[in-house]
Amino acid sequence: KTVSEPTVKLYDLHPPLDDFRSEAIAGLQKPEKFVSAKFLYDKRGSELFDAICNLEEYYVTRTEMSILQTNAVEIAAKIGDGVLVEFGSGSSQKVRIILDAMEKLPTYVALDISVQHLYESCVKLAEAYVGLEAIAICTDYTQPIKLPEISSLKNKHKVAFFPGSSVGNLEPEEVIQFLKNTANLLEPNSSLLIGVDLKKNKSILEPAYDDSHGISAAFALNLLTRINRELGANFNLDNFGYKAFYNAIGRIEMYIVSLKEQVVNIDGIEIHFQAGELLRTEYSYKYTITEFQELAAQAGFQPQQVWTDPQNLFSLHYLTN
Ligand code: AVJ
Repeated sequence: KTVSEPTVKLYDLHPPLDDFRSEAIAGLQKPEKFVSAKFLYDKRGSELFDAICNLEEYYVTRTEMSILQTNAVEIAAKIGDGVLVEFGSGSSQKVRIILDAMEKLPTYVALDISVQHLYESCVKLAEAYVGLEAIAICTDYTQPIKLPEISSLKNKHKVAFFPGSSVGNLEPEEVIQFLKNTANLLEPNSSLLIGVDLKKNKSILEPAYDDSHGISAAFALNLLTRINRELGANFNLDNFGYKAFYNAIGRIEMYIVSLKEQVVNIDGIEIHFQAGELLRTEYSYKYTITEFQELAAQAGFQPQQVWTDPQNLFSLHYLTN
């Protein structure tokens, strides 16, 4: 019996690791306490986020999947014989819906910061799609980066795939910069396939970010557990709660709440909390279709097509530059 190795080319660009300690401590010392959302995803955090994606109240994941499924043939045609570049490929699940609809498999490039998860997911994908040319690049795509010089990428139409409304974690000005970086990375002619959560009534939005099972709360509060474990702090989890609400300027805001006045020690540094004081963990921006198109235009992208679901919960944009 011969076992043929799946062909995944791995390029480890050795992205500099985040300095969790200095970033977290600096954020906790700000007058408005804040720790970046990127630190929510340790092993437990990633499990909790997967659980969020399966919640009844969290319409985002299943709605985007249904939009991909419903329009897969049309979406596949946009990619044609180009290169599909996924940003933050994670488990590479959503891309399967597109690959299933392709007449001929495209070259697939996966960008992710976690080298092991990246490689394992790409191997699984290459096993499932025999003949797929899969290129795994370990890098921090939030920074300006370059693609390796590979012949199968040269002079090809490249489509950046950015699902999940991850773009919602960025401030609008950061979105413009991110899209400019993306265009530079994929030049000369690049396209963007991007999932964007739509503005909607807060009676739908708020439960999606503060669910009845307390998973969203556990996801945010896991940050304190991580700080305790990795940075030797003494947060008492009984003394903190969770709060999420829709700010009418167009974003969900998520916070850890101090339930009483207290002092927490990290590494000899004392952090003071007032009763009711907030520690921000995330923003999740929501856009109308035109708002997002206008934002993308500031990065040089022209709208080509938008797909939504029948309830207008979520949008999938295809833009070119
Ligand atoms: C991963 C940023 C798309 O904003 O919906 C979900 C993160 N946080 N519930 C989102 C999140 C709490 C999620 N994104």
